[in-house]
Amino acid sequence: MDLFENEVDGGVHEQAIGAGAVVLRGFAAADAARLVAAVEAVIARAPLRHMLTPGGQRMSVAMSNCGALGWISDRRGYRYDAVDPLSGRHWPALPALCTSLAARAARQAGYAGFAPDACLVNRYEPGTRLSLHQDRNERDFDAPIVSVSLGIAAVFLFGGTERADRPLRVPLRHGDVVVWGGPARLRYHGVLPLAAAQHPLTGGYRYNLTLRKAG
Ligand code: MD3
Ligand code: FE
Repeated sequence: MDLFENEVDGGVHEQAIGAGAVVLRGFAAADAARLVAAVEAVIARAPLRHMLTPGGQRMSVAMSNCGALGWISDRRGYRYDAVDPLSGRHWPALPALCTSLAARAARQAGYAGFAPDACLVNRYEPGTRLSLHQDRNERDFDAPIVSVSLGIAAVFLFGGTERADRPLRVPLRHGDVVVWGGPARLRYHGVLPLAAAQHPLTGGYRYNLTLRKAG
């Protein structure tokens, strides 16, 4: 697969890792401390938890949400819901910083007018992995998904349209933002088990935010 690279501004490198997928290296670096603080405020109100897959397996990623809709998984399936099942209350509001960063990143990648209504917060600790999956619980696959990586680095697996397609390995580091749209939107993807490290803003953790138009 070709890897195109293109310097944009202020040290942000734009990298196309496949049709519809654009890595904006360091795009969130200047906002990272405020993003981590926003994540901490969200998880103080909607605590991170290990959801169950429909098959009853405990997910190794700890998850929470903010926004009008949040992604949940339990024995009944995968879906979006306006209410946090732990508290019975609405998810915390989407921080304005997250909404604006996602819209700016999407615009840079060619998706003007991206207005997310959901943000899944994933927290990884050493050993945490995310097996190959597709994101297909959103109503409209024409909208992209914007991901923001914070804290210690991970190896992202970018597969094809079939689960058996051999995935490309892409390192995702603190401050990297990726826009997944168009033909990339339904590709299989996952994260290799996280290696132990320390980051000044997040300690031993990696956070990943995925901003979505779910409803
Ligand atoms: C490619 N999260 O939350 S972000 C997820 O690092 C998820 O926590 C990973 O996969 C993480 O669903 C990967 C990158 C990502 C997110 C959504 C995608 C890549 C994607 C949707 C379609 C294709
Ligand atoms: Fe995903």
